[in-house]
Amino acid sequence: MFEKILIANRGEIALRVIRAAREMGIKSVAVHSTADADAMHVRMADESVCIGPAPSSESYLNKAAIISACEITGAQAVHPGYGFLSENASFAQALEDHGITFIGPSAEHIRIMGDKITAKETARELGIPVVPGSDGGVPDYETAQGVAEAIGYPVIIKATAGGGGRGMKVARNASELEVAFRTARSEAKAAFGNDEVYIEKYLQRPRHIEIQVFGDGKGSAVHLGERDCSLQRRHQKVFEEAPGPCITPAMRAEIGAICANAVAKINYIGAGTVEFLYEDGEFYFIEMNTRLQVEHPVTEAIFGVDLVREQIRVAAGLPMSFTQDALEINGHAIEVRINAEKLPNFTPCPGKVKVFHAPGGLGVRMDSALYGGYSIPPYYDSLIGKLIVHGRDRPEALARLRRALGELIVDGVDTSVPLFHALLAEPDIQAGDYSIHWLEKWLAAQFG
Ligand code: MV4
Repeated sequence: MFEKILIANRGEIALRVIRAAREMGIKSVAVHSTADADAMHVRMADESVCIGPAPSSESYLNKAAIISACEITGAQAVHPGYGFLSENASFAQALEDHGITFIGPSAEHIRIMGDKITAKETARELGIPVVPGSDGGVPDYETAQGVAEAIGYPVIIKATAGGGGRGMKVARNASELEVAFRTARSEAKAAFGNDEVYIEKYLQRPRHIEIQVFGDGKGSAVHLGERDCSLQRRHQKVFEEAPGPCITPAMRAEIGAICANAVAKINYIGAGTVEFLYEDGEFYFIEMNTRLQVEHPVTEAIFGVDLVREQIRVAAGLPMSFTQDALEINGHAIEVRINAEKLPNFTPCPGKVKVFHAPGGLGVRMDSALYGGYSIPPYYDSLIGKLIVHGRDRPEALARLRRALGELIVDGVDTSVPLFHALLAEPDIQAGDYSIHWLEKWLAAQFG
């Protein structure tokens, strides 16, 4: 096992990894920008290294500085958290070239899944159901017309290099196709420096269901069920739950086995998420994320596993500490993302936190790097904490969430807490009856 690992991240996820390492008897190295000298992850780690100035392009994304920090401190492995360099194939490769273990999948798997066309092709070859659409890239408008006629309208045009919802255009009928196609191409070129696009049947009212998978890198893999992450605003998730309110045990077992078998076949190592759109009882693959996700704690809660511990174990060449048979769902979990932002426009709201009080009690987990007196810097993501509740069933989890939100105190900055109180009062949320469009429609109705 590693003696020391470096965490190439900040905020709550850096704490999450430091905590797992400490429980395993592994020393932790924090890296930080000059703006984060007072950050909790720096205080909580065994050692820390300043890797650059405030902009993340010069610090948390600075591969050379992070590799130097490993060499200075003797860290044998790097956990990338989520965001930043977590899905950067050349970073994973550079670490390997320096004899440092990347706690995550191989550079090759990151690369395959980072290209949306290759990802979809790979998924299809591995037996995962995909959205009907073009076979690969669509080079010109004439080809696009043929594809759209064959699959039927509405269609969606997506950037190969895209992700997170950027560079997508919907054409509801043939007359909208030309503008949609050309706009998607030019936006993809501007945003990603790559104008390749592909076409899919547009699903009109799906849910976002993602399957957690985990591989040992040696041909074995398991699934840990699904998370329903349909409640999103501008492709940012705000509320996630497991199990999915609309997924039956039989459906879970079927799609879960398909995903676990697929990643086992490619010798996938570590945590991964296979993202689907789910509509009328069918799953349609859209993307695979080759990282630990923000919302992983809801899966941890219902399965009683520590996913970061497992990531570190398999990265060190040890087996996973459970088999599929041992994985059983216990109750229901919900996560809400607490952001420093102000309604109605979700304007980021950095600044000094005067008082911070985290909720507690049975079935409550608060992952946050806040403390009273801390100044939230303006340079990074506005996520300041994740509140995760676990109950015996969904109604208990909802009641617990309401109770825990009432205990949370963040004085000095605006937060998304009022949004969650309002959501919890909605019959659709109470019933679990929502699609990927529910939140945007509701916000439009509330705030215009
Ligand atoms: C789609 C879709 C409908 N049909 N693909 C958005 C982000 C990217 N991960 C995929 N996305 C979508 N792909 C087809 N064929 C609708 C979306 C989409 C969406 C997906 C998940 C969660 C929220 C969303 C909000 C708007 C659109």
